Order: sequence, then structure tokens, then C-alpha cells
Amino acid sequence: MKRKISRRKFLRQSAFAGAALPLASALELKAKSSVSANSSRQPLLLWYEKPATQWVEALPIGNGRLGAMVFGGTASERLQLNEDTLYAGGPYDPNNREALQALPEARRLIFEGKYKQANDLIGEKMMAHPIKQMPYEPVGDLRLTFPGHNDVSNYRRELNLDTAIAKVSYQAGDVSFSREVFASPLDQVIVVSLTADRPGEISFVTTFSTPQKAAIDTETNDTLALRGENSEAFGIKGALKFQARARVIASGGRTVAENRKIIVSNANSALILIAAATSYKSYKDVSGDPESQVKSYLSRLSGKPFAAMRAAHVREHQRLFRRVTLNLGTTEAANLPTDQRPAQFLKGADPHLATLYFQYGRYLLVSSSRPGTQPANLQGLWNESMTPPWESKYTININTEMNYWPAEMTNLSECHEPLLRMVTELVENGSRTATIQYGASGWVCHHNTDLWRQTAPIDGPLWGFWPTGGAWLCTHLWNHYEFTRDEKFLARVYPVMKGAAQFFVDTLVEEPRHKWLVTCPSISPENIHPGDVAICAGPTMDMQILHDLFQQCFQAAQILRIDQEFALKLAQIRARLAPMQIGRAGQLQEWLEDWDLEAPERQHRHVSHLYGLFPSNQITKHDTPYLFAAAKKSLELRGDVGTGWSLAWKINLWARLLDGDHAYLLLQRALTPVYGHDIKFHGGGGVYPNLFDAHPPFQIDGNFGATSGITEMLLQSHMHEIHLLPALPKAWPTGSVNGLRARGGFEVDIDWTQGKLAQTTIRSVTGSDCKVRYAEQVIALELKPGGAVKLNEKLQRPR
Ligand code: FUC
Repeated sequence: MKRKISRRKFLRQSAFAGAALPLASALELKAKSSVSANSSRQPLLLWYEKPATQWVEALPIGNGRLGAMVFGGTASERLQLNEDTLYAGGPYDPNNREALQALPEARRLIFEGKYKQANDLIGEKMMAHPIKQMPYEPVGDLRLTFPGHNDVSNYRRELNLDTAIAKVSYQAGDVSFSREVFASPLDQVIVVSLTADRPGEISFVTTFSTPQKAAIDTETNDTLALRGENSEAFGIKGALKFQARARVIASGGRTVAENRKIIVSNANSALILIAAATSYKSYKDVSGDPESQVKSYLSRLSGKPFAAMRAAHVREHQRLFRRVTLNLGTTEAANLPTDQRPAQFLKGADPHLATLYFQYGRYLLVSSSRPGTQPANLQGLWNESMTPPWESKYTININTEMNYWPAEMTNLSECHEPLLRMVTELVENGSRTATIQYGASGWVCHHNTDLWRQTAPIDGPLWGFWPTGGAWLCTHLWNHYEFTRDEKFLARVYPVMKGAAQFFVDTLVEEPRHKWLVTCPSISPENIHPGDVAICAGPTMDMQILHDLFQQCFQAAQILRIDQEFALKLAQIRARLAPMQIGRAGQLQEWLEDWDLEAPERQHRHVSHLYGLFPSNQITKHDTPYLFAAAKKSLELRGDVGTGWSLAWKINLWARLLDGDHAYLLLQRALTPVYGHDIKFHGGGGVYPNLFDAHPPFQIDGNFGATSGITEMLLQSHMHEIHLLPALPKAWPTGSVNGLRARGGFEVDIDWTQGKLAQTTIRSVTGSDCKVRYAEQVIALELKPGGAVKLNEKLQRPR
């Protein structure tokens, strides 16, 4: 019997479960007349009327290496602190020495269709020891307690994306207090400034706490020191020492150190400088000295005025952040507290939230990934737990790559560096895994890695027996080259790409039916096929990734004029890879066999075989119309539900299918409000009050993936063309974007009105020739590096 539910209840339930939302109304902006196109002046703020009580309400700041979640309490402020090299464990060797011997048998079972038996053999003989990798861990909390600040008025806290400063202000009694917090990439400290509108009113107690094995002491009368050791995990002993220090500098009043506290009374203002470091030097060297490091960060700053630190921080942040501006219109809703805005967005009443979310993704990348730091992990930089979900490490069967989708296209190429460096660092352990587990040359990395750059298959065959993770990461090396045309970089990373390809030259095997070359064993990430396991041979995604890797190596060898013999070999092998196939529902097959309709999880969150559509360019409307239609069919079969990152991937995919309204629908799903921290997996995605993406739980890939998706709706450049407004939704009739990057070395500005291109400017950064497309019009341009061309709606130069 059908149960009737009220419309309100339906909306509540469906928003929660990620089921169908009533979107027709959402596509029409009701208050059209009140939409102002001039949102460039709308401040990019997340702001709230109450302090955060839960972690997903707190606001993230970071300098790539040091991160803090700022809660903004009045009687008690909590800064939850992270340092990006504080993981559990130490250098270790998880490779399974039994794997090589089991490999031929696993292959035989797979080719005989005995998938379950193959799966069991792999589970028993071929997985890593330990079966898990090392978790990312928190440093601890810095607490500030303010006696008497329980009853306050005029409270407000905010995060300004344009300055990268978190602010808290309120009135207690008749005094106005304000607090600013930022993580300076230049000074390598977190800075807290406390001020009041009257002298002598700043009184507070500073303490550290931590879930780590650590000792907390005071030093002199103004410094707290936390000395700790990282923990053991899954049998791997901790090998890192770490230290955090907070130095309290008060002006006026009295400062004393007492019983692991720094107590400030009746100061006029105060500054707290927080430094942290570990003994991590590299994935194989833990001999650093965190004490001398944190001491030197702090001593370098002695005497430096707050205003100078603040100004330098803002300048450095804006150098990157301000390269792109986006304007999708603004309504009154943009003035609401941020936690009330997603509901308005779903109603179509707050187009500016898409701008804010787009820029938040850029803010988060700048804050969690800067040259020299660790790459953004599953939670970017921000984690309060000793046992975070999926260890908050690097899942490279989608999540880590997604983190970096916006890097080049939104003009944050420098922020890509930590990932690109990580790829080169994987080679050493990856070569060991290749030799020990496969008897192969080159290097391999399976579906995860961690601080220690481990590469062996973990978790279990369903998730981990996927040899193509390192290969996918290598496409980012090429991607960086495509956007920058930096040949020196290409020459430096070519051996890394070559090593990844070499592994497959050695390990691809001929499948018996068509004699295609395939990976075996492998999986189509985490998706079970009708054989009741994921283990198979030659899943479509593997073939697509290898197609890219081989092609990119080939092209790199041509550009660098080296290694022609190897390049030729790759071209020959590439021609023998299993091709993409169209199945009986007209879908792009996920596997070698036409299994899609019988797979137990038809709406599985991974859409791995659509890698060919996005991020790759193997499937396009113009070059491969049949595959394009098949990919669309596959995406329709998967449906519009998904975890946070899955929804974000689908925004990008619909943008590549040139369907802006469908991409927008997925963006609405991604921006559905999810409240509460302990909501477990419900398959739905959405955002928390601080606009962190909800897998759930929080996972940052969905934030980055949405920023990339919004970009792909406005500009694409994967077909040797700069394609303007390829998937503009009806919801954004008028707007502009400035400073996006296109492949080939270009920067692009676009203005549109009433759903049509108004004008565009193409600037060459390093590029020269390019083609520009708008709908069916195409124009060829020749530019000098540094030159620019302005074009009107007909792609002609305006007179
Ligand atoms: C992959 C996904 C999960 C999650 C995890 C971190 O395994 O399938 O949904 O995102 O990575």
C-alpha cells in the first residue's frame, strides 16, 4: 500500500536521502527582477550568528601546511589544529611476498570466469600487510577561555574568502570584542589577534589539549609547548616526533605562566602565534627536529607588528585567489547567514551561492595545498579525529584526482605542485611493489597512498586490487603541461610517466576471446559485477586510463625528441588495448562483458567508465558521437543520486555532455543542506553548515569537484578548442567570469546576457595559436605570448 506523505515531509526526506527534488521551479528564478548582475562586489563571506558547536560548523583556515578549524566561541574558543605531515606510523614495507606466485593462478581463474575463486585467492595471497595504510592525525586543540563572556550580544563570526581571515565579534557587557585568525603562508604560523574597543579589557587563559601521546609545558612566561609522538597504527610503530608552540604576546596588563596555562589579565590587546612541525623530512626520512623548527618560526617573528603580518598574509593569499572572479547574479538571499542559504539555492532564489561555493573550492585548495606542502587529502588539511574516515589519506581511484580538477582551470597551477610532487615520490615504493608483487619493471600504485607513499593493494580485493591508480595520477603531470606548456617540467617528469607505462608494458595480458591486451587482475573501482565480486580483467576505466597514459607518453617523447623506440612500442600496445564497447541498453560498457544491467548496484556511486568523458577527452560529441550517446545512457542509468563526490563528478560529466540544466540539477543536489555531524552514509551528498561537502561524512573532494564542474559549465578546452559557455544553465541567464585558464596556455574572460555570449577576451600566457568555439561558431586565432584578443558574440573582433 502506498503511504501518503505531506509535501513538506517529502521535501525533507528527499533532500536528506538525495532523492528527486522538485526542480522545475528551481530552474526559474522567481525574483528575476531583483537579480543583480553586479555580484563582483558581493563579499565572499561565510558568516553565522552563533558559535560553532560541531566541527562541521567551524571555519577552516590553512596555509597548506598548518590548518585550524575556528569555532568562534565566546566564553571558550577552540582552534582545532592540524599539521599536514602528522600521520601515524613511519616508513614501512607492506608488499606481499606471496603475491607474485599467486598471480598466474589468479589470472587463470579470471579468464575461466571463476571470479569468486580469483577474488578469494587475491584476498588471501595478494593484499598488503598490513591491509590498511596510515591515518592522518590531529595535533590537538588550542583553547582560549574568556571569563565572563557567557552572555554576549551582537555576535557574528565569519570567514572572508578574499582575505583568508576568520573573524569573531560580539559585545560582552558594554565592551565590543573582536578576534581575527589566519594561517600565514609566509610566516608559517597561525596568528590570533584579540582586541577590544576599550583598554585593559582583554583577559583570557590559553591551554593546549591533545588526543596524542604528548607532554604540555610552559616555557618562560608567555609560551606553551606541546611535545608529542605520533601513534602506532595497524602494527606500524610511530616514528615521528612533533611539537606545537603557542606564544602569547599581550600589550599591557599582566601575563603569567602557571600550571600548563598562560594567563593574560587586563591587557589592551593580545596576539597568539601558533607554530607546529613534525620530524618528517620525506617518506623515508624522519630525522627532522621539530623543536628547532617551531622555535625558529617563532623567533623570526619577534618584534614583527601584527599589521605587517596581516598585510603580508592577505597580499600572498590574494595573489592566487584574486586571479578568478565569477558573477552569476545576486539576490537578497546573499545577505542571509550562510547556513540558511542552501535552502534558498534549492528554491532558485540564491544564484550567488554557486559563486560562493565555486570560490570556496578555490579558497580550500589555496589553503590546503601550496608548493612544498603535502597534497590535500580526503579532508584537505582539516581533521580532528585519531581514526578519521578512510584514514583521511589519499584515495586515488577518484578522490585525490578530483581534489585537483580545479587546480589548473581555475588558475591555481601552483597549488597543483604538491600532488605532482607526490606522483614522483611514489616511484620508489611503486617500483618495489612492481618487482615484488608482479615481477615487473616500472612502478605501480593501487587505489590508495599515504604520507609514506605506499603503493601496495589495501583494504581487500573489492576496493584495493586496482593497479591503475598511479597511471591516473600521471595524467595530472601531462595535464599540468597542457595548461602551462612548461617543457622543462615535462622533461623532468617524463621518466615518471614512462615508469608508469613500463609497468603495463610488462603486465598487460591477452584476454582469450578477442586477444585484446588487458589489465588482469583488476576491478572497475569498487563496483561488483554479476560474478558477485569486483575482480575482473580489463575494466573499461583501465583501458581508458592506459590509453591516455600511453598517448601522453608518446606525445611527451615527441615534444622532448627522446625515446622514439619506446614511444613506438607504446603506440603499438595502445592499438591493442580493449576498445570501449556499447552494450545492449545502448550504454557504454563498464566491463569487457555486457554486465551493466545485471550488476547488483545499478546506481553505484563510482562512474568509473565515464572517465573517458571526464576528466579524459576520449568521448566527445564531435569526434565520437556514438560513444557520446552511450556515455549519456550510462549516466542516465546510474541516476542522479550519489555521495558528495559522486554528485560532483556528475556535474562535470553533464557539463561534458553539454547539458547545463542537468549539470545544474546535480549542483543543487550537491548543495542540499545536511545538518548534524554524525549522519552516517546515506548515499546522498550535500553540504554541512560550513559548506564542507558531505559524502557523508565530510570529504573535501566534493567541494573541489563542484568547483571544477561549475568551471566546465562555463569553459572547456579539452578538444584543442576554447569552448565558451558549453553548458550554461537557464538558471544563470546573465553573468561573467574572468581569469579561467584554458589548455594551450590561455586565460579567458567571458560575459554573457540572456543566456548568450556577450563578449570574451582571450589572453595568451604561453600559448600562440588557438581555436575559439561558441555553439557552432569557431574562429582560429593567432596570439603572441602576452597578447590578448577581445571578441564579440559573433566571435568577431569588435570595432
Ligand atoms: C572510495 C569511495 C568511497 C569513499 C572512499 C574514501 O573508496 O568509494 O565512497 O569516498 O573512497
